Amino acid sequence: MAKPRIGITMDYVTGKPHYMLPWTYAEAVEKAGGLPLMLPYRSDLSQVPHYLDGLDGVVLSGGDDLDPSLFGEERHAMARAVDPDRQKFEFALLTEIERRATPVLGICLGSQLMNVHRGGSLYQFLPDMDRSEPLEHRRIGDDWGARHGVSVEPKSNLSHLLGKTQLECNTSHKQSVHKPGHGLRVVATAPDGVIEATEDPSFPFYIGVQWHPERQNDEADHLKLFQGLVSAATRRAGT
Ligand SMILES: [Mn+2]
Repeated sequence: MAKPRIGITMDYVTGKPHYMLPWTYAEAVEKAGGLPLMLPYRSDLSQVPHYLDGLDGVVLSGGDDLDPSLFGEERHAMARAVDPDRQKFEFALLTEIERRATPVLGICLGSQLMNVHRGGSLYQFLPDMDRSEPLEHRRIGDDWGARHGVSVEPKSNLSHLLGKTQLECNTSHKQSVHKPGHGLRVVATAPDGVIEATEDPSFPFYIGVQWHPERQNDEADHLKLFQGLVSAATRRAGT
């Protein structure tokens, strides 16, 4: 049987004409039973429908920060602009994904992209967010091990997929959803109120998470996100 084909958007190496993607994204898709395929963003945007013709699902990967003028703000001094070509490609890709209801998992930047694409806004620098008992959500130095608890909404596609409402997640982000975009439901939060996941329940699979499940793909809870995407992609490929 053909494996569901899962496109993964790529990042870049700053200052070099190179694409870049941590191995764990493709590893997680493969472990979940999908065929991972990388999507080069320096493409003519007319290629976007052709890419999606050949895909059953998509992972929007992590990266630098979106242009805040998209939600009416000046760039924060601590924000780091994503390559405008990558931003342009991924918005075009997401528009076509939604038009076709292709299953999609957004990770970190990917989840922020989903939100801004729907007219929502972001906190550009979480340390500035007013919270009681704030957590540090950023990766500080070389410590990739930081984690916090996440509470998942009981009646959500995410909790249905995970089979639980409490989760331990890694955290290496300075931005997150502020105002949720049209049609998006907040389905997970950190103990300090930071939004950690959103979904659009009207789509077969449309989930954005602020943590990095690909880096924890050796843990059942986190691999489940990729398994859910691959299952939805398989159902789609079968129709
Ligand atoms: Mn976090």
